[in-house]
Amino acid sequence: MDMVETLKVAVLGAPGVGKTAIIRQFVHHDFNEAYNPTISQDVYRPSVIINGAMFDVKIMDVPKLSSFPVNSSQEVTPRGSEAQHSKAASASHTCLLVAAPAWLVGSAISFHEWSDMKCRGLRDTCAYILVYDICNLESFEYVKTLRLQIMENRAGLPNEMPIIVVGNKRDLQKHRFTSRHTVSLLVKKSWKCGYIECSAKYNWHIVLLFKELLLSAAATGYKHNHSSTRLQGALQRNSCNIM
Ligand SMILES: Nc1nc2c(ncn2[C@@H]2O[C@H](COP(=O)(O)OP(=O)(O)OP(=O)(O)O)[C@@H](O)[C@H]2O)c(=O)[nH]1
Ligand SMILES: [Mg+2]
Repeated sequence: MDMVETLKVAVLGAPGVGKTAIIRQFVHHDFNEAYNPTISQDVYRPSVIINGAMFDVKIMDVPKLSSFPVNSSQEVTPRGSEAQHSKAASASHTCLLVAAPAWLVGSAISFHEWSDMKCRGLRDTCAYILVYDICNLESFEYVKTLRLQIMENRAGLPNEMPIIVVGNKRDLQKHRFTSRHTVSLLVKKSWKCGYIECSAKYNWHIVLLFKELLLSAAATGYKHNHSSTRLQGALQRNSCNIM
């Protein structure tokens, strides 16, 4: 039986920037004007063919992360067994969120539960899409912090993980807070990340975004091979994106 590569992609960014809209436009070719905040993590499983190669893609629509440490000085140390869990998470360098957020300390939810809930699914991610709204400076600052956090957690690991920064809502560009050139220069030259602007509303550059990301992800070591049963099913259902 043929083997198919599974690529797991996490989509992160401030609330309301259009993460769900981007994913839904890519997977279901639809767009909703109404804003329905994502409450729990959703997983989309499109099958994709790029340049003749087949991929089983797992896209994680990550809900609002209440708070996360920008650097180790901001980490909160939970007590007892929770502290042990925190250490394990930090040591593994595989979890995006390694410390309990301030709101959690002393709350009824244990760090163990929180860590399991929020980090599950992000451990073996092979690429990140960091979305901001080109009209909202704060959402860009959020992406800046997220990227630093990912870099801290990936430090020391052998393979580079593709990160693409995405400026969404391009259709509203007369309200943008700075020029495309300025952001693009910073992201590409200093951060060494990919940069794409798109409009989930008008399906502009959405396929390009996933194509670039998946091709870079496929070129790294973060992929899992498995049998092509899912893909065959997708082809029969006509639910396969050919890019
Ligand atoms: N004009 C315009 N509006 C957009 C675009 N993409 C998303 N929106 C709108 O922005 C709002 C938020 O979109 P979502 O996709 O729900 O944002 P999100 O990042 O998933 O938000 P959370 O789930 O809360 O994190 C919705 O009202 C969308 O219709 C776009 O490209 N252009
Ligand atoms: Mg959402």
